[in-house]
Amino acid sequence: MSAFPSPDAPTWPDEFAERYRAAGHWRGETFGGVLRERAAAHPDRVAIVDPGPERREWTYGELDVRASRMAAGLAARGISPGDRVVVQLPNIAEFVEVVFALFRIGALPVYALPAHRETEIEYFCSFTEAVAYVIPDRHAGFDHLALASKVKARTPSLRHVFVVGSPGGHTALSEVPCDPVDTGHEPAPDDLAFLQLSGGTTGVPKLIPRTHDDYIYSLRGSDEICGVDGDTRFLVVLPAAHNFPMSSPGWLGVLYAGGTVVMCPSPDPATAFALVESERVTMTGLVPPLALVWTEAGPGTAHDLSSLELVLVGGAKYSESAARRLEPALGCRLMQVFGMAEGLVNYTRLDDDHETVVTTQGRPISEDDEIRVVDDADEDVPEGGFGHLLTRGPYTIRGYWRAPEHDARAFTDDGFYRTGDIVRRLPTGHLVVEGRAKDQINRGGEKVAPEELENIILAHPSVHDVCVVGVADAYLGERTLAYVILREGAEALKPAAVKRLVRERGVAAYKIPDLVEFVEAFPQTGIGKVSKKGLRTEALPGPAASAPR
Ligand code: OOB
Repeated sequence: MSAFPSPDAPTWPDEFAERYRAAGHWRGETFGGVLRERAAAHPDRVAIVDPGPERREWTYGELDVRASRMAAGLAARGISPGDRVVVQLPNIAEFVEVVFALFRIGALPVYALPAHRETEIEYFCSFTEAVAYVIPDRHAGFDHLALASKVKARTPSLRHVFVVGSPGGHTALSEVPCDPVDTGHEPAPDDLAFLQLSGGTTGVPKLIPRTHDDYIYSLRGSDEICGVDGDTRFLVVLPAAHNFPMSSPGWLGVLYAGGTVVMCPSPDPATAFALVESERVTMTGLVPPLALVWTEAGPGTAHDLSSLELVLVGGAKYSESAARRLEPALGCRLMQVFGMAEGLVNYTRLDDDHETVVTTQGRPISEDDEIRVVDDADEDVPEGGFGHLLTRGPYTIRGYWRAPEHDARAFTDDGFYRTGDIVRRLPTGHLVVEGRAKDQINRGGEKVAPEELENIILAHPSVHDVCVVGVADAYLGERTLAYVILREGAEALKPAAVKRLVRERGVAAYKIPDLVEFVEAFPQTGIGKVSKKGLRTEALPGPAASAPR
C-alpha cells in the first residue's frame, strides 16, 4: 500500500503498527488530506496570518488551493514522490504553502533553520541528495541567494533553488504555481512525510524520518491536551522549522484543529506583544530564555495581552523560580513541555495542580508511550529514582534516516530510543528532567553538538586539541566554552580568532563558542579519556549571567 517501510529508515514492527491502528492512534490520515477536509468543512475560516511587511491572511480554502497549485508547479518541474527538498524559510506564510505542497506530492521537506549556513546546508543537500532548496532572498541581513548558488554548484543532485522574493539567478517561488493536474499519486498514511533535524551529539546532525500517521497522532494528542480548537489563535514565535513550534501543539496542530496560525517575524516582546494584541493571540510556545524575557517585559507593557490564555515553555529546562513568575507576569496559564524531534512529548496538564506545573516537565501524550528509567546497565531503577530515559511508542521513531550505525547506539535492541536525558518519574507519571548524559549542549533550546565544533577548531594548524563543553548560564541555561590546547611552539591565538574560525566555516551563529579558554591539559577520567564532566565542574563556579543576543 505504501512506499514505507522504506529502505532509508527502520520502521515499527507489524505488531506495533497494528496495535497503534487498533487503538485509534493511527487513523490513516495524511497532511494533504487533512487540509483538503478542513478546507471543505470551513473554507472561509482564516488559516494563516502573516503580518508583515504587508499583512496577509489566507483562509483554509485559499491555503488548500495554493498548496495544490504549488504542488502542481513543483511536480511540473520534476519534483516527485520521495524526493527530498531542503526548506529554509523564516516564519512566513509561504513556509506553510510549500510544505503542504510537498506533502501533497509525497516529496519530503527537510527542515533547515534560518540560522543554518553553508556547512549545514551543504550537508543536508548532499546527504539527502536533495533535488530542490527553498529560501528567502535575504533574511536577518543574510544573503541566502549567494549561499544557494555556492551550494548548488557543489551539489550535483540539486536541480532547483526556489526563492521567496527576488530570485537572483534562481527561480522565484511565485512563478512556480500552476493549474493542478491529477498525478494519480496519493501519499499513504504510513509513508514518510518529512525529515526533521535532530539536535545531535555527533559531528553531523541526524535526520528524523516522521510519517503522516505518527506525526498526526502527536498533533491530535497535543491539541487535546492543550485545548486547541477552531477558536485558537496561535503565535509562531520560535523558528517554524523547529519541532516544538510545529507540533506542540504548534502551527501544524492548530491547522489540524481548524484554528488560526499567526506568524511572528521576531520573538522580541515589542514585536510579539503587538501581535498578541492586534491578532488576539490565545496561545504560543517559548523556550526558557525567551519566557524569561517575556516575563520581565510583561508587567510594564502598554499592549493588551488579555487574549493570551496559554504559554507553553520547553526545549530546555525551565527553572522552577522562572516558572513561578510567568503566570502573574503575562496573565495566562503556563504549560511545561519536554519533547524531542525523535518523538516523545510530555506536557503538564491543564488540570494539574500549580506545584506540578512549575516543578515538573509533564507526562507523555499517549498511554501507549512506554517509558523506562534505567541505570548505566539498562536495568530499571527503583520507582522514583534518577536514570536514563528510554522510550518507545506510536510517534517515536525506530531509527534515523540512513544511519544504521548510529541507530545501533541510539536504540535498544527492542526499539527503545535512548533520549540521553536523565529523569526522575513521579508516582503521577510526571517526569522531572534532572540532567543529561548525552554529549550535547542545550543553549537556550538550540542544541549544539560539541563534536561538530571540536572538528572545526581542530582543523586550525595551531591547535593541538580542543574540548567543547556547556557551562551554566543564568539566561541561556548553558553556553558554550571551548577549551583549547595549542601546539608547542605554535603562534598564540586569541579567543576571537577561534570564534572567527568557526564563523568563517559557515555554521549557524548559535554554534559559535561563547567563551574560549587556552589550557595546558584537559582533566582525565580514570581510564585516560578527557572528562567533560571534569571540565564542566571546573568551569562552573556558579551561574554566570550573559546578555541576551
Ligand atoms: C525539543 O526537541 P529537540 O529535538 O530540539 O531537543 C530534544 C531535547 C531533549 O532530549 C532534552 O534534552 C531537551 O531537548 N529538552 C528539555 C526540555 N524540552 C526539551 N530539557 C529539559 N526540559 C525540557 N522541558 O526541544 C522539543 C520538541 C518538542 C517539544 C518541545 C521541545
